Amino acid sequence: MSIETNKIALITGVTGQDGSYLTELLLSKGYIVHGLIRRASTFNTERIEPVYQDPHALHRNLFLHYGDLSDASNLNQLIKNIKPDEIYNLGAQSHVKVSFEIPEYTANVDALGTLRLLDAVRESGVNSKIYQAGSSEMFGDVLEKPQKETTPFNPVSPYAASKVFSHHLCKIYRDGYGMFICNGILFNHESPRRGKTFVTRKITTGIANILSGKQDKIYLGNLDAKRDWGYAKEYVEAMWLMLQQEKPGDYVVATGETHSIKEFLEEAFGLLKISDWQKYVGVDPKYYRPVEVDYLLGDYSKAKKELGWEPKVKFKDLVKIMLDEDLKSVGLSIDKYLKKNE
Ligand code: NAP
Ligand code: G4F
Repeated sequence: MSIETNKIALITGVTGQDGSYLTELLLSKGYIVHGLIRRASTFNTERIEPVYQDPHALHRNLFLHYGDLSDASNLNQLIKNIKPDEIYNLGAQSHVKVSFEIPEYTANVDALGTLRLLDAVRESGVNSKIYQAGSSEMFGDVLEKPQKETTPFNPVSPYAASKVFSHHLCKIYRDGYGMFICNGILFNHESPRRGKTFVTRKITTGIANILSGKQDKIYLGNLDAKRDWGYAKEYVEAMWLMLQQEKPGDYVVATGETHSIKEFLEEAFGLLKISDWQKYVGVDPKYYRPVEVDYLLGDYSKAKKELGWEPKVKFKDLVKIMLDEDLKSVGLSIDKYLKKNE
């Protein structure tokens, strides 16, 4: 563990996949971390359980605050009280398909939420550096292959349109008010902490359930779409690196490889030497989107050159990491399964 700083960070979306990895990274660097959590009737802090600290503990460096990106007065108060050196705006309704079902809510949180946060910082006079969690989904019906920072956006979902709004707003506040704001344009990144309704985790948990007799089939939508999938734990390092630069900028973070959902299925079942995987997969049109993003492939050369960031975990390793972890939860592993079925 390297202690490098005593900076104060605020993370919105601290309970999410990325928020949890980023919290661990910042704590390991000696940050004091404040996280925004939503009030829920069930516990939503499972992902940050490993670093959770009792509110009564004497020496704490992780503080959780109730709040919501739809609540401006709460954001104003938090910024004034915490005075963060760095803010990571990761909070979002992050499911693309769901954004077609709750478009107004998605825009309120993913677009106007960013506006509320930027204004809270601007009006407070606190000199926070800000990271905005932009998405490759903004490229939508792609106008260039591969996609880089200069590729025009062409969003095709309420989620993507909301993220495009936030991206532009961040540039406007950066140029107009001289604020230090970086837009990450992150391609899909996954991990064993990925929400179980995103396709990669749906597949790896589905396989674990099938092998343990809890599920017969995995029902999916479009198997032909292609995504550039990386490892979330590495992607949060790129977020941090952006805020350590002298000047703010926008960066694509990706692996430079693209694979279809079908290839993900082949790879995951293939690790278990199951070649007739089609028998375990059904297509249910209810998972189709009104408009689909067919192809994403990122060019991360700017991040490599300016941030010194490069992905180490690529597609095959990622599938293995996720599958092994989900098999663990049903008392299995890839090796155990293969030995049992030799
Ligand atoms: P995630 O696992 O879905 O986490 C989203 C987080 O936002 C959760 O902590 C969630 O809280 C919180 N949240 C939701 N609505 C909120 C609201 N109204 N106010 C405050 N917080 C709210 O997403 P992720 O994969 O970690 O992604 C992090 C960010 O990066 C998101 O903005 C996402 O859109 C963006 N992004 C993700 C990817 C990717 O491939 N993962 C790629 C590009 C961009 P609960 O835990 O209470 O639900
Ligand atoms: O796993 P997904 O839901 O991820 P999607 O839509 O690419 O969005 C994720 O990545 C974005 C970055 O590009 C983030 F900004 C966003 O927040 C989120 O993290 O779907 C991936 C692909 C799609 O083409 C979808 O149609 O998988 C296809 N798919 C096929 N069957 C499915 C399913 N997706 C889901 N969620 N569930 C299915 O059953």
